[in-house]
Amino acid sequence: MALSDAQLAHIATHLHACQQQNRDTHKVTDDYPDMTWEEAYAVQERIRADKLASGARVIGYKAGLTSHAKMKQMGVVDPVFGFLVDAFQVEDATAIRVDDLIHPKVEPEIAFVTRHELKGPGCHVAAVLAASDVVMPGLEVIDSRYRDFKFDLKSVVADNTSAARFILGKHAVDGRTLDLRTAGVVFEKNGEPIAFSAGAAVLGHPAAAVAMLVNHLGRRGQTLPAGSIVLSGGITEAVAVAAGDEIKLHIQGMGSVSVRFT
Ligand code: OOG
Ligand code: MG
Repeated sequence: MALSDAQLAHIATHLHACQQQNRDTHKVTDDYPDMTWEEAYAVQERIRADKLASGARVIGYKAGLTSHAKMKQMGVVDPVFGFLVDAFQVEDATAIRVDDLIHPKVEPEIAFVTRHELKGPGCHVAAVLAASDVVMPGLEVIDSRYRDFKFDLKSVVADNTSAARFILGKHAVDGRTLDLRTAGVVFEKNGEPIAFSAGAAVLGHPAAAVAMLVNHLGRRGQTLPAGSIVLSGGITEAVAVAAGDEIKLHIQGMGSVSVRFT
């Protein structure tokens, strides 16, 4: 049974309200078990339209569940895509109030900023690198609106892939001057390293996640505009945070980025 426009609008309004009011909910597919991928992305697009209508600007996109560590942590097998608005961005080395969120987790990512528009289908790693002005270390703060972070892929797509906040490092480098596959990643919580990895943990090359995003947009008749920020996906498992915690990410050749929670 296909969902009506009224049902899609109802789901979008509910999930958006949960985000704005920091409250959790049960997953969408509990109510609509036959929801399709198209319907899940249609809900996400309605949330985006609501945000734009209230003055937000889309400044980029995110790929999620692009590493084995994240897929295993969340029990899923396919990448997902979401959008980023200006209100999600937080300055490097500043603080986020946990009371503004439901149950935040933080994950280390490689972020891209594009110089040229990118179009799919047929986008690939080299096209992404050719269009990428710079790369930098990024922290994504995810905050699934679903109780206990328990969801399936369609539910998480409808919920804009748990997007909540992100922080970019201030040291930007030309992505073509580094081997993003072998760039070493050190992820720290409260001064202790908690995970080590390398860029290749994301689909073999983090630019592959950007290419997948561009091909996903292409299937929907959209392009990735010049100047977009793209988060290529958590490299390691996401870590839960509470007030008092500090998270820091170092990526070889790309400097570091940090955030505190109060
Ligand atoms: C879904 C979002 C995943 C990533 O980088 O893998 C994501 C979630 O785990 O809540 O942003
Ligand atoms: Mg992420």
